[in-house]
Amino acid sequence: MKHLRTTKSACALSLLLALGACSSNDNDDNNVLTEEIAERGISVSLDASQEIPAPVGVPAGASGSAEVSVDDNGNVTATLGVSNLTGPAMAVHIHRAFSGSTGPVLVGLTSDDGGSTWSVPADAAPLSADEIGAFNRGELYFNVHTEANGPGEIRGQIDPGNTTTFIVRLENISTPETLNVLSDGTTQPVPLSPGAYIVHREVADSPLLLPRDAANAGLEAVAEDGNVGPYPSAVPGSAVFNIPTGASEPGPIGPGGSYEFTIQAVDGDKLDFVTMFIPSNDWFYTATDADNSLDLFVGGQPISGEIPSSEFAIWDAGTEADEEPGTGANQVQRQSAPNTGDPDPNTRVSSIGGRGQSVSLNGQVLRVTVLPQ
Ligand SMILES: [Ca+2]
Ligand SMILES: [Ca+2]
Ligand SMILES: [Ca+2]
Repeated sequence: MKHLRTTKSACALSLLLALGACSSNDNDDNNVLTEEIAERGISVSLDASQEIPAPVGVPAGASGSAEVSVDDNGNVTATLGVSNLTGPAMAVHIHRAFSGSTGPVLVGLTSDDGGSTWSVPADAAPLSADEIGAFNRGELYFNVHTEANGPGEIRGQIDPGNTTTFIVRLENISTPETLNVLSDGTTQPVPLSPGAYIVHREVADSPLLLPRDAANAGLEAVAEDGNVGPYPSAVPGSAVFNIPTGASEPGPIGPGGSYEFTIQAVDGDKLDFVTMFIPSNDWFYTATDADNSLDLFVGGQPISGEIPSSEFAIWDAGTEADEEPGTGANQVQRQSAPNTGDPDPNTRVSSIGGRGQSVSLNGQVLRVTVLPQ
């Protein structure tokens, strides 16, 4: 274990969290707090209320408690106990997703007492650098599976205690006059589709857009058809938004509509998203600075408010040949079936401007707002 160092602020927060006494050996390393908390162990409470979907027939006292830590090499140490479940715990995993959504298994725990207590086996694979980042931003959770509740009976989000929660809103601010259809002189609104997002620390391109020379299956499905289904498996760590604010079913958003989702992040984390520019063959909005991501912190402080429209743009997935926006027979509003259209002669994922393409718009289509809580 690394020598324990701490800053004054880390010390105060640690005391607040009752995680133990602080060293007086101060320094200015910004990463100290995260390392310190992770290595000391985080206490996690599991219950049925955190489960998605809601479990059935769970006794009122069903619960679990766990201690978990991750070292600098990604090695996970955890112990977990359960009580008052509907039946024996059949499996216990650490999954990746923020509170309120579900995601893939990263680590499996084992039990040698018939399912009362569980731990991470010594030969478990360590977390990757990306997964350590997910741990530090509160994106991992324990899930306990039973026979009665296969998807999960009790769940506990692992919260390192130093994350910022943000509500992200994507709002359609187009009007019926926004899109100029030059061939017939009419105008249309620009609906936006369900899409995907990811919180990450990549220094190059957003994982949502890789590989750049031929779109991944998740990006192709969103950019051509507004279909978010393939993304989570195509890009590990990605999640989807698909239910418009105030609605109960997935669907696109027209003028005045919005999507909202909640993320957690720590300093250094970035956000990227994709949503289809629907009156097109394979166009989408994404962040468009050097790494296709919005920096969620600037100077160590969380960003807040409306993101300047110069920080995102219309991109082309390079998967379908382009027809005139708002008119093409192979565009999602008119095509005979999903994934219909000629191959794109330029398969590179890039901005329409970078490909020498353009569209005539009267005003903006998308407003992005990020609100730290
Ligand atoms: Ca195209
Ligand atoms: Ca296609
Ligand atoms: Ca198409």
